[in-house]
Amino acid sequence: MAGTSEFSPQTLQTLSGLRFSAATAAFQIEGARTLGGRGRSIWDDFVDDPGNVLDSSTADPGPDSYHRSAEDVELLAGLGVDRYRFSISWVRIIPDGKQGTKPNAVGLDYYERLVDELLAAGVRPEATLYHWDLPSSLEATGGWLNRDTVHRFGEYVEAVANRLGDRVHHWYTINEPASTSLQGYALGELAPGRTMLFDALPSVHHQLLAHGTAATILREHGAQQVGAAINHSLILPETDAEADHAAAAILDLIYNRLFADPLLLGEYPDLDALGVQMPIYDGDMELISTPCDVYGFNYYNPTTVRGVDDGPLPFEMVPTPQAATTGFGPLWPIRPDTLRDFLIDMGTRYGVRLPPIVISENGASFPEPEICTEPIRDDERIAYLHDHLVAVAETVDAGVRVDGYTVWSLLDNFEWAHGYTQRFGLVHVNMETGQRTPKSSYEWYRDLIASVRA
Ligand code: IFM
Repeated sequence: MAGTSEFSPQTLQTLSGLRFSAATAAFQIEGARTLGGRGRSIWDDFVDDPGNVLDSSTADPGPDSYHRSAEDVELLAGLGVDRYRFSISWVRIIPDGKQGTKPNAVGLDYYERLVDELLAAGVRPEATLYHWDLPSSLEATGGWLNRDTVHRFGEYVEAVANRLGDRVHHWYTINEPASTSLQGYALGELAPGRTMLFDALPSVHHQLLAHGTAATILREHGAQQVGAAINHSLILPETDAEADHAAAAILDLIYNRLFADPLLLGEYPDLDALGVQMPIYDGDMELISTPCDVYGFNYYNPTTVRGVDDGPLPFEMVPTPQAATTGFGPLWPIRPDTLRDFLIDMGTRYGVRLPPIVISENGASFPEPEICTEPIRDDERIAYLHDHLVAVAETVDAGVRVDGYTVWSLLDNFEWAHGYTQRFGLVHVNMETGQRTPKSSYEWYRDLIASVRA
């Protein structure tokens, strides 16, 4: 039934074993960058530097969830999701990011209110502790290239767990460390905008240590479910040429295995070919591979590569042949079969070391108007979500355990360097007024959840 919004009875039966969620992230939805004692993060610096964001938007006010969280909770309750995955802004809690700073009560109060509203509405909070908004003061001392940042992260996590640990039982530690390291530190496409190529890779080690540190703290506070949210992409060679296969193997190494291997096996893949040495100390790999309850898996698209022998990197990304594309164009192809293939391969590769998978993000942007006068019919998004959910069901039927599925995103929001030009929401947001208007995909997701719960 791929390409329609209907599911077969078998697929619905399989999906009934999943928990459903929708996700957002603090910097992308909150706005209010200068309110409530909030400090500055690398994303404030990035958006305030002209030319970094495609439409020059600054994420403020954006969806303005800082003032409109009650509306968001109402939308979540209307969807019938089991959970809401949101992130906590480090700089609302420790505004200057520094050691010994007293946690900011106004910031903690904001998230406590959100959590209480969610619980009152019957939606379980799933909080992400790091979704890219590193305090600027820490970037000034090396950011994720500096091991000290791990300790500062631990202090922030402790402050959050002290306040929310009695009510939030489901946590993601870090989100998409590959994006931070590769796009943020290696290529400069995202904050902090550094262009260090392979020299950026120690930032991977420190983020993974931050994950292990947070997991340990959260467990001490009685957390029931802890995991990291790792982004993956199935890497495809453009042709059968040896150079394309070699390029695909390198990108698979640095985009996928560089994260999954240490988390699940307690060791890095062989990085000698890249000339990279990770700054590993005694006990690091045990901390990184501390057993987790879930493996958060963010998936959007496969990546097709061509071998390059005279560029700064040994590969370049090219369009995936014969694939439809999302609003991002040729480098965001739609190939749900690659989600299934990747997950089945993970099951084989990591075996009993792989905890239950939760799809912690999946979704797509398509061109949509900034202002809508009536609900948007986003049939392409519905088809995308449908086909990826079928792929998830096929994965489960093939014997790989997947416990949950999360749509990115509840709301249209600030899509990082693309500003407001890419809309991912089940709910349209007018960025001038903050008005929320559910799209057809909102109703479709609501009906799916209702039918698998019936
Ligand atoms: O918007 C982002 C999100 O912050 C992290 N994962 C991918 C999404 C779409 O690009």
